[in-house]
Amino acid sequence: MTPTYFDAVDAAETEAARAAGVAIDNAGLAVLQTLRGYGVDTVFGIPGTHNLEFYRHLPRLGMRAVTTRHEQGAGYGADGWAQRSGIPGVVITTSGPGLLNALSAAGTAYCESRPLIILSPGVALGAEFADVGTLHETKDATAASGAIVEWSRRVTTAAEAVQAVHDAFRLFRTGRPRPVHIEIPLDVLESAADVDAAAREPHPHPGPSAASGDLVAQAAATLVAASRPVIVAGGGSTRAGASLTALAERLGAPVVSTVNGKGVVPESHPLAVGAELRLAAAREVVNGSDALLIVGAKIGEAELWGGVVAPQGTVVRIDVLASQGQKNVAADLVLTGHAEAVVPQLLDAVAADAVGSRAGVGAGGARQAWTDLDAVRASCAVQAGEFDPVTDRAARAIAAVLPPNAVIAGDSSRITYLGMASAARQDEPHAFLYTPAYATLGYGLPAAIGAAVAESQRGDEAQPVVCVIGDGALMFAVQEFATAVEQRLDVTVICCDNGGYAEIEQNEVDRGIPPIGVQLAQPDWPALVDAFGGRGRRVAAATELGDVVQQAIAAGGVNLVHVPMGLFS
Ligand SMILES: Cc1ncc(C[n+]2csc(CCOP(=O)(O)OP(=O)(O)O)c2C)c(N)n1
Ligand SMILES: [Mg+2]
Repeated sequence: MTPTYFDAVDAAETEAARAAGVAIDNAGLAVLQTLRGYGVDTVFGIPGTHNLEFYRHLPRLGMRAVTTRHEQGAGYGADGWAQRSGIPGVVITTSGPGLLNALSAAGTAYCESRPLIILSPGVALGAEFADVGTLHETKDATAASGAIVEWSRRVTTAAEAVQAVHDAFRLFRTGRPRPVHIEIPLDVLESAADVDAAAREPHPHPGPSAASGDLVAQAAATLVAASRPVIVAGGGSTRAGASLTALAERLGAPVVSTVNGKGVVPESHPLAVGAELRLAAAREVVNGSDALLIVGAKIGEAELWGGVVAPQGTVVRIDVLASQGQKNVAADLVLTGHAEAVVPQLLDAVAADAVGSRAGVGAGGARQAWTDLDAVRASCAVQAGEFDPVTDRAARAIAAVLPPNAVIAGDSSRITYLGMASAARQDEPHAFLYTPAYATLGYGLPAAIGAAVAESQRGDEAQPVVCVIGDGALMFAVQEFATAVEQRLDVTVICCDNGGYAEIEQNEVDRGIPPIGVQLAQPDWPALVDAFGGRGRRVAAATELGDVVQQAIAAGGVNLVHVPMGLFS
């Protein structure tokens, strides 16, 4: 007979569980079995007194527990893991403070449209608002998280908890991916689960939804008739890369991506401008279009750095939510559906020979762009350097020595958003791990850790993971070096040290405020990482950077390369 989960529960565990007053086939097991069915084999979190009836089951279900050293890191680890594995991330926190610590990561997932499930225990049924001094007692934890996530559900039975997991995956597959929180009251978590095996099976995958054929035909006609078509590819387009590239080629349309869409059309492609919407040279291409196709992008203020996207011609948008169709940029036509379904529809409708003779046919049958994109890319490179030449030089030096398939995590540091976003040209989506709108300091290192966990699970296909980060940001999550060492990961952190919060110091100067609270004491960075059991290296001259970074990556394990930014001034 095939052994069951319960064959692995021995008498001692059964006795201990009975003494503790908990059932083993409890709500924790039902929820984790359901998650396992959806492919989740790794969870991020911190065990605590109240959430152990999740942790009990992880080994027997073959699920890896990554203990971060703060729950915010668990949220960002889950984000990095999800982006590299393609499976939604799961965080387990304890009640009260553990949950609250994870909420900045939840806010990020909401703002950046990323799937995330937070599981937490909560006070027992009937003890809501008791205010009696129980461990981790919080006034209203569900309301706190509900203010941040897509939905926060305090369930009352194991069956409701399992249903919440199914509903979360339905949201991730059919709607805009965003975080959810499932709170299971302690007594429910520990009691026998009222859920049969069939209910714990994953629900069938609803395929991506297509747009109305009439609207697709209208959009195709507009794009075919245009003489200056342009595509903006956002984070919602990352599953449509191949068809979006083919569509760009058929139209001879330059592609500008958002930072979350970076690499969806390979950045080595002749039609790819890059993730450069913050730069005027890229926006001129977009605003000069006579037909603009925006795929899965909100084009918010954080993407534009004060610039404006106001195209003169027709605007067609593709978005999974109709309510996003007019966001920030007005559209003439909104095609509602998943990009991975709608872009192929559009590609079919734009027949290969339908586009007029405005552009020649280049290598592989691809049409050339209607404007000189080499000149546009060159202008972008100049403009990227104008903001902060030192950061730009350092970023270009780093990008030049990274392996071409490196996964690059970053943070709310100049070296990321002014530097690597432009300097690194990437040929796949979800390889630039960042939070362009929420911009939480403390994202980069745990996101790199989550990505490295996912890469370690891909065997021969594993790609190198580097985190290129500022000194200020790294200090927000420095304890996660312990996690990286403990998980035996390969991850190289390049710490770009400009002596503090350079961006904020500049903001102060711009307002006539003297530098206050921004010039910061630095630790001995290499020694700090050595103390965690990693290996720290110092770059002493700009000319050494390449060798030191490459040695670190080749050595494997957990590495830090300390780059004093003065070397590039
Ligand atoms: C959680 C959080 N707190 C505060 C800020 C405000 N903030 C934005 S950038 C920045 C400085 C970051 O320093 P560093 O990573 O060294 O980058 P630098 O500006 O020096 O390039 C600060 C404090 C933030 N983005 N997130
Ligand atoms: Mg700094």
